[in-house]
Amino acid sequence: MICLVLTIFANIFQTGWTGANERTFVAVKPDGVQRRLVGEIIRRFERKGFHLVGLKLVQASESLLKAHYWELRDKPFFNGLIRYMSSGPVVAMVWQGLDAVKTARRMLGETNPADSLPGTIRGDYCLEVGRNVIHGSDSVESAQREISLWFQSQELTCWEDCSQHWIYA
Ligand code: IDP
Ligand code: MG
Repeated sequence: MICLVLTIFANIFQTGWTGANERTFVAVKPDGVQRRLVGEIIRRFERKGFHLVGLKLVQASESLLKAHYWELRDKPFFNGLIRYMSSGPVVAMVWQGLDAVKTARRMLGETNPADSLPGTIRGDYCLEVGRNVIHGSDSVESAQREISLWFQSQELTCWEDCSQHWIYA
């Protein structure tokens, strides 16, 4: 019930997801799915202590992808990026936890895998910027926009996480 009220509040005012309730949108891109990296990527987010609230395999439409990457529409690689992202299914996820947006980005590594440190997902599993296996929201505002673009509110699940007391002091 508390969860439901918080969800409605957060969706209306776009402010409720702060602190340990911060949410981020993460997607395993088509190359990550083809290369069987889904389990490994989920494992990293689970083991970090994040709480899974949404997960689905999606063949994204061109219109969804164009909306998702709207800010990059003038970049020379935009059409190639849309082709890449629609070349197969992606695994769309919403993860929740303290500083979820910033910490997920650090777990991903830099946009260009060549600049990504070993130990990050892009640092460990890919070589080229055009095949960098994973997406993660770059700000709390982007996360809210992307979550509402990719998920209907009823696809996000509130559930009691028994490990919370061992993750948060
Ligand atoms: P991000 O994914 O690290 O947030 P953005 O700059 O938002 O990076 O770019 C979105 C995606 O566009 C990247 O993840 C990558 O797949 C692709 N991309 C970015 N820069 C280039 C480029 O110079 N060439 C080809 N693809 C690029
Ligand atoms: Mg980005």
